[in-house]
Amino acid sequence: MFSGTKGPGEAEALDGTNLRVLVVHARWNNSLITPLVEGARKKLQERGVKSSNVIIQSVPGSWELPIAVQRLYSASQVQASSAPSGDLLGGLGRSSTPVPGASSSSKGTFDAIIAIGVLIKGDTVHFEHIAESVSRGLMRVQLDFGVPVIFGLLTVLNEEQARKRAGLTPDGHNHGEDWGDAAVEMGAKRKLWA
Ligand code: DLZ
Repeated sequence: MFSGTKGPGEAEALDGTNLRVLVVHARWNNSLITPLVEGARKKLQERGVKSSNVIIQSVPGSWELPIAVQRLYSASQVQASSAPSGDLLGGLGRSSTPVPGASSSSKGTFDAIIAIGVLIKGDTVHFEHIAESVSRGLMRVQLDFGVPVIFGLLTVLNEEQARKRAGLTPDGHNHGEDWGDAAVEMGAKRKLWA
């Protein structure tokens, strides 16, 4: 974890033993996405979240993150309150990308969600539209459903900035690890604050 001014500081509640976490990631800029997802997954595991309780799903690009988070969380809620035999996620517990240690479980609702995407600024205002809409969309899901949605959206000016934040440069730091920590802290606190 960061120890300097910029990081989140020491977390208070980092026991993920009883947590179930959904990770939804975009596939656009996949070479940057993969280490970020892996960093988050590694931290979740270090904090005690069982690999069977980490559900990883992907969407084409960052634009699709809010709807995916909204639908997957809704489906998990319905399933959690339905008959034990019901599996409304239809096997979505399987990882859609080959992330080692990802889950094969698809039962129960989520205590926290991590939405991961990498938006790299191009020559047009496309970037601004997506960044603004996705940010608002994720915040809306978070507040409408009362579930922490960790903001794993890198909005960077160039690929080098993204590589640094994915921990791919010597002076870099994998922000996915911070998102894993944030998911555990907020998932645990959400239970306390229920
Ligand atoms: C179209 C597009 C562009 C230009 N750039 C990115 C990007 O840097 N990062 C990202 O996650 N997605 C990008 N996309 C794809 C959109 O998010 C979306 O998937 C498509 O417009 C289809 O709705």
